[in-house]
Amino acid sequence: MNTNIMGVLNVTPDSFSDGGKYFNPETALAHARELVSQGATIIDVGGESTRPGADRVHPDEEQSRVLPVIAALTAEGIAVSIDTVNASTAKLAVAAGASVINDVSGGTADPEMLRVAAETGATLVLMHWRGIPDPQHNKSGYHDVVSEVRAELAALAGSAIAAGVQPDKIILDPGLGFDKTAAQGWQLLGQIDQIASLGYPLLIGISRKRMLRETLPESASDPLDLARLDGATATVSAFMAGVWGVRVHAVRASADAIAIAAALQTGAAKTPVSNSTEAVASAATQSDGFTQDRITLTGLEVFAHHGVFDFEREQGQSFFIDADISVDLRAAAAGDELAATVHYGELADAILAAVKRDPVDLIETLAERVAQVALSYAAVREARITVHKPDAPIDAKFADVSVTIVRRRGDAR
Ligand code: PMM
Repeated sequence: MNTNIMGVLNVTPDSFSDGGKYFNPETALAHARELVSQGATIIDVGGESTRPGADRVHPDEEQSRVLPVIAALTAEGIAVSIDTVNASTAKLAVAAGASVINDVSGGTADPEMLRVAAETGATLVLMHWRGIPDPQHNKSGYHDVVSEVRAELAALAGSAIAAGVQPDKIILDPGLGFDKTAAQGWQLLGQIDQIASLGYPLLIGISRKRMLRETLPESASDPLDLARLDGATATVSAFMAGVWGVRVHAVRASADAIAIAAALQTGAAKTPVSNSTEAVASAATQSDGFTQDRITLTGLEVFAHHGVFDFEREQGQSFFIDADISVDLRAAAAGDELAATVHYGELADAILAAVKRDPVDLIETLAERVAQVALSYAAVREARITVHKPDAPIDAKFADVSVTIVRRRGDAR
């Protein structure tokens, strides 16, 4: 499980929880090194607070805060992300060594941002928000926060791709606390599979946010101090383990939480399924109404750059995907109701995005990735995925080579 731990480094006088603490470049560098020693894989450097009501900072001032820190960190081999909504800052930050642009406006605040992301080739985090955080204007009116945020994130990704950003460079972030109430934030996390089903890797930023403060009990003798908030953040990190990344202030707690979640998942994967009670239970489930219904999508062609050989990575080739998913279709058939089934067009889009993402050596890895995309739809109980590679570099005449995997909901990842 390779979940990035993005350590927050706000080089600002006024950020949400750590404003002013790392404003001095030397203190900022020392703190970043400490975060790396605790397990941070990326340092997210920000020079402008996104706290509601915070003063906007001129890009020149923002750049004078972040660029020396970014240059020093990348010189030490530390991976850096730039947390900015300004294209000029993003461009200079990447020139100074940053490899990720983290834009909380999802590329909407600065009309040049997507072009800069495309030209620099940096990884681009597109976070969902509905404008500059403003305590005077409540923009958290949603009919269905999960489907609306999902649709708006899909549109942000679409705009980025239209501007020339490679799909495999895009990371999506639901933007917890940005124009969302605590309840809406929990809905988004509880149904994060819906967002994941868009097929892009996810970043989650809940660290020390108000939704934690509003959820945990507090009393005069037991205040909600940073230790408690960081513990709660780590709990969320454990539940989210497996996403692309978590953005946190206290790295050690989340690194430990993710390590424990990974150990549990590995343990689950090695448990023999010969336990007789389980066998009886699954037989009972099957005779108890498990339908044989399936949706099958075959021959989905995707041009991508997977393979062991350099020329495969450079030239690319066509892959063909068959997805055969088990879904109980009785409600959809009875009510003629699209919402009660899996939209095969959306599934195809999600598979396309997943296959086009970063290249891997093996079609086994690719099949696993596609299976996880299919299982991210709550209604899918089992996914049988075949990846065909008819132009594989085999030195003989052959018709096709393929890999098939079958994954059930609840299988360890
Ligand atoms: N939250 C903050 C700042 N930047 N970036 C991403 N991608 N996701 C977030 O949730 C996010 C962010 C606000 O928190 P801070 O002021 O404590 O840094």
